[in-house]
Amino acid sequence: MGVPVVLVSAWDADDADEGANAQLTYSIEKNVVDERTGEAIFSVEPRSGLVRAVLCCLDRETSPEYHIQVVATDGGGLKGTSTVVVRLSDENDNPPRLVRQLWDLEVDETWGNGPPDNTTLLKITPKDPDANNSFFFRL
Ligand SMILES: [Ca+2]
Ligand SMILES: [Ca+2]
Ligand SMILES: [Ca+2]
Repeated sequence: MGVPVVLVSAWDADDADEGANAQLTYSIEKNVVDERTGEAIFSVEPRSGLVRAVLCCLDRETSPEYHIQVVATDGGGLKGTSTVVVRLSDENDNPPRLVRQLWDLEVDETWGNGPPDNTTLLKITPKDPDANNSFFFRL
C-alpha cells in the first residue's frame, strides 16, 4: 500500500458525458525501483491519481530525490504526462562514527597543570551521513 505522497489530477477538455472521451486513468510510466528487491517504490491509484510510496525502501542517504512520470490516459488512449519530484527530508537515523578506532598521542609530563595556551592535543572528527548534525563529546 504505502503512504500517500501526492494527489495528481488531470483535466480533459472533451465532453465527460460523451463515452469515455474524458474518462481518465492514471498510471506511472517511469517509476523508481528499489535496487535490493526490484520492487517499484511508487504506485498510483488509477482512478483518483493518488500517488503512494512504499516506506520500506526510502533512504535519504542513498537517494535524496526521486523523479517519476505520471500519465493520464483517456478512454481513447490519448495521454498527458507530468513529472513528480519527491525530495526526502532527513531523519537522524545514522550514528556518528569516529574516523579512527584508536587515537594515540604523547603528552609532555610538564603539562601536569595544563598545556600551554592554544595547544591542540588532538582533533577528533566524527562522520555522520545525516544532513544536520551537532555532536557532543564526552571522555
Ligand atoms: Ca480526451
Ligand atoms: Ca537513512
Ligand atoms: Ca538520515
